[in-house]
Amino acid sequence: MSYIDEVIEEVVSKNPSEPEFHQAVKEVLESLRPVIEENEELYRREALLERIVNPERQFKFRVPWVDDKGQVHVNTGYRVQFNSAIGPYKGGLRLHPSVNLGIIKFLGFEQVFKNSLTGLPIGGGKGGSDFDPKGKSDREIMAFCQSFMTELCKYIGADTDVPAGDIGVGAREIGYLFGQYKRIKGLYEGVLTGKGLSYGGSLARTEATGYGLLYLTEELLKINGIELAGKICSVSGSGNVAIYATQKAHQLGAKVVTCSDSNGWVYDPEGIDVDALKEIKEVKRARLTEYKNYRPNSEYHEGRGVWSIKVDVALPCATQNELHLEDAKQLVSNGCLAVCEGANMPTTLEATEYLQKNKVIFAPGKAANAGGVATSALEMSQNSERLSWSFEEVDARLKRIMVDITHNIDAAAKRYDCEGNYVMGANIAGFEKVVDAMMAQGIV
Ligand code: NDP
Ligand code: 2IT
Repeated sequence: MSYIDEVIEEVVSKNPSEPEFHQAVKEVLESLRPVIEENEELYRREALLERIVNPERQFKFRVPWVDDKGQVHVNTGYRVQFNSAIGPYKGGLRLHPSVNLGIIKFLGFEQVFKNSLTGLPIGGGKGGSDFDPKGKSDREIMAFCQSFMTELCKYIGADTDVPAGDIGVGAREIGYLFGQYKRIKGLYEGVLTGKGLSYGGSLARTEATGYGLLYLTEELLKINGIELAGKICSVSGSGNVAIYATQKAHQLGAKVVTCSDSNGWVYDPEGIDVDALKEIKEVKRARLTEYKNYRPNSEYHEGRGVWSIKVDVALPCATQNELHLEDAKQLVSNGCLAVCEGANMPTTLEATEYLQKNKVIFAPGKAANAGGVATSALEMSQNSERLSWSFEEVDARLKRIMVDITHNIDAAAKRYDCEGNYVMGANIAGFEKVVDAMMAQGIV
């Protein structure tokens, strides 16, 4: 059996009930075949792949908190410190009832390669909890965040592990988490990114993942001789990534006609109204059923269906495994040119294969959504030098990073004779730097 197959088998048998982690590992290792096969005996002797797929350490802890009625609740908190070969652990915190260890491990694993692709000195980690922020008061959110940080603060620090936002964690939660860290540790340091602008946050971090997705999409289309301006796009989700992806798409001359949440989706043929979306989601924290009040000509549909609309470019920006094989078939039959992932692993393995076979340009999340973490690393730089840069400066750096990633994944794919396969390009380019650092640092 090949070394890669052995390691995949071991990951599945040693980590039962973690299907998302298996999926992420399979996708990465399968695409590393040409690299590993060049030097299989060396990698096997060094147990390089076993070291890559096993987190350096993982924490699982109890998070008790009290609701507004005096009822005590207990959630489970996680932080997985996956790989620190190229820098301090870096990656978001997710608050969603679906969170479990396997989900945090898949996200942490992806983060290792994504962070490497940014070209910045950040290792990979991820954390979160099965706490559901929906319908909670600000006081309840604060109570949860304070309890979560009371434990998490033992494991993180500006030079060791720097969490940030992900699903269910935005500026409000980061504020409460930062306040509690500072109170317990007595340190005013850049231990979290995505902070508010009045206490060490970076301009353009809020926009960065969505904007970065569009910078990469525009460049990747350009490499393939296609112009983004004038194209019709579908976006799924209506959170941080979806909102700012839509905004930047419009600024670049494309038109986004859909958005969604976990209950349903909106089709607005005249183009999604970003101000309305921001008010519904960022201010009112309401559901998308409200969108029709702002745009009477739009349609609201319950359930799934966002990929049924005929578009040139599809941008999944909600969550993992939200774009299935059936959706991929529909996109292809509607003439879709490109799918670029704003979310982490939103496309199933079968859907990805189908899209690639049908010559749809496919940009994997670890490249396409790397603008968020890249800008987090820029926030760390600003915190270290105790300065803040202008919006224009951060945005220009973000754009440069995304353009560089685009060319690096394209070049890596070409080097291994798989031109146009950006999944392979991203995994290979991300892997090379991490492995080089791991080999140099010995068996640790
Ligand atoms: P938000 O919490 O701001 O928004 C998440 C959106 O996705 C909401 O519209 C939510 O709908 C929808 N969603 C979440 N879970 C599900 C589900 N199980 N089924 C259907 N819809 C769902 O999160 P972000 O925008 O920050 O994150 C979106 C994706 O982007 C995630 O995959 C995240 O890991 C990834 N990402 C985020 C980065 C960041 O900087 N924030 C950086 C890189 C990647 P509802 O409100 O109904 O739950
Ligand atoms: O998936 C991701 O890259 C994020 N949620 C952002 C991580 C970060 O540290 O900014």
